[in-house]
Amino acid sequence: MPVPRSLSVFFPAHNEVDNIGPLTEKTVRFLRGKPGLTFEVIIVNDGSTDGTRERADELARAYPEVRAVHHDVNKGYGGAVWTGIRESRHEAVFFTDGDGQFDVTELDLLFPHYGQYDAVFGYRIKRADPLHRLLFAKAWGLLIRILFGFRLRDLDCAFKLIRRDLLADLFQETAGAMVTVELLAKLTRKGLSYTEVGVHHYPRRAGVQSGGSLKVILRAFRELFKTYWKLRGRRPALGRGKNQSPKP
Ligand SMILES: Nc1nc2c(ncn2[C@@H]2O[C@H](COP(=O)(O)OP(=O)(O)O)[C@@H](O)[C@H]2O)c(=O)[nH]1
Ligand SMILES: [Mg+2]
Repeated sequence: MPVPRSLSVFFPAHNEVDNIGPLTEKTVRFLRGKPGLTFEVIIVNDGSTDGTRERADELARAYPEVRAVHHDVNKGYGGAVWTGIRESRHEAVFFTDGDGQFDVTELDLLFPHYGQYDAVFGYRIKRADPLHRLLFAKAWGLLIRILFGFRLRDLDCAFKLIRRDLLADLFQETAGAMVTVELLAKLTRKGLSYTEVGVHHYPRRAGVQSGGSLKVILRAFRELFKTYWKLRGRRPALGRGKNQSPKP
């Protein structure tokens, strides 16, 4: 018996023309093999300029379970994740990267935990990334732990399965790579229960990696500064003016 009963899968995709086809086809084949599971696969094309848009439309025509959603301009990873969340219709939501660096069939490792937990998060057993990325991820993870008090083994691992009803009433505050922190901050405030499962991570076969670019990193910091107090759910004591203090 598949757990959950219905599943929305989405892939943020920015210039992934050579990756999105094999990933989508593999996902459809894999999920069709789950008896009783209703599913949809949503390709979120984030303003690609390399033909991903056309490729996604072709896939949507070829497979009834597949939908393509397009941003006319590039909004960033977080913007694509929020679109995927808003477009999802089923009981649970799963997302992974459109570049195929993860093996979607490892959802089989996550499914057994779903139901016992509201969310199941993958962590990369061994990241196929350069050393500076690994070091930066460690430092970012530590900073987030200090600021927010939550700790995931692999915050930005793009292999996450979450009950959709917990996501449905959230609204978007960030559009860059801060999205994971935003989601985690909001979900843990709701008392989310989760577990973490090791998954494999493979080098990109095609396309260009931009997740570790200076632009992406600076944007994440900018969004962290802008949204920190809101995500923590309280205002800084120092910032409180006299007129906002409770009346005696
Ligand atoms: N970097 C980046 N990725 C995006 C954007 N929009 C969607 N994506 C997708 O997000 C995923 C992660 O991007 P990638 O550059 O591979 O980052 P990395 O795997 O963390 O190094 C890929 O599937 C991209 O196609 C964007 O504006 N920038
Ligand atoms: Mg990648």
